[in-house]
Amino acid sequence: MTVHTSWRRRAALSTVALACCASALAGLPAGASAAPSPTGSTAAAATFTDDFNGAAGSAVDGSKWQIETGDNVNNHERQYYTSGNNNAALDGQGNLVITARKENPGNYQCWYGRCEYTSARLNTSGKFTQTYGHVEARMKVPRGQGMWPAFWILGADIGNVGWPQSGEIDVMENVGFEPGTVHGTLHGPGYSGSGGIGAGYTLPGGEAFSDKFHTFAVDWSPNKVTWSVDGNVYQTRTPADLGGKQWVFDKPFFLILNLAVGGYWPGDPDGSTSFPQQLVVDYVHVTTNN
Ligand SMILES: [Ca+2]
Repeated sequence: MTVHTSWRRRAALSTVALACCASALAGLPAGASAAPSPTGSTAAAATFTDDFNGAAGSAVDGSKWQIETGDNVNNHERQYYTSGNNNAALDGQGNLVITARKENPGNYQCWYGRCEYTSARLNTSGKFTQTYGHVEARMKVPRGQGMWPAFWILGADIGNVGWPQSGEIDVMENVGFEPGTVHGTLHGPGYSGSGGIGAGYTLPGGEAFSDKFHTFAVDWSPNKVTWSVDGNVYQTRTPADLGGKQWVFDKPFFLILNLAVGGYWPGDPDGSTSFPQQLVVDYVHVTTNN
């Protein structure tokens, strides 16, 4: 993913700096934090948990997520991101469902003219940030040409320093023409966009990620990020991979979930793409490192 042109404005508006982590920690069961593990190290503590339990049709928890609206010319995405529960709603069975539809009931205008699709993009800017830890989501992705689901984190100083100086860690991206592959990527100054540093993970046996739920995670520590799918580590990056460029991942980041439709990387939907399409998210969990 790359960011919206309007991020500077959005970040400026995000002045509701909640005491997120303190309240999240306060909700932990007794003994859940700092309990010694069998190895003698300190157990990880939950810092952000959304299991998406709630009534069918309800919007996401506004204390955890803010909903971004508008289009995204930077990637030439085709969708308009809507507010409320129009394209992001709980299903009543413990999942968040982000739905991409081929419609435009609000007569939304996009960079290319009248928008052809609606979808949703959520982030935790101003509500939850963290430096280092384990960041994980369990999701079932959509399938079809032009689909571009993503779970990623972005440097919280983006409003001040801009992108890509902010840094971006893509925990998981999938583009529709590669149904069996996901990508994990670092973006920063001198290595952004198509120059991002990353790798792909492909399911064995011709399986598609849309066939069932999978877990996507990064383990992030000083000078190291490791990506995994269903617990299978497929990539580790350190400053040694940057060829002398700046490592910008030692500061707070916030979370983003979105389902883009079309764009430079996935290409646009075609006659083979059915709508609606869904990104189904069972949970997003963030913990501290052990
Ligand atoms: Ca759930």
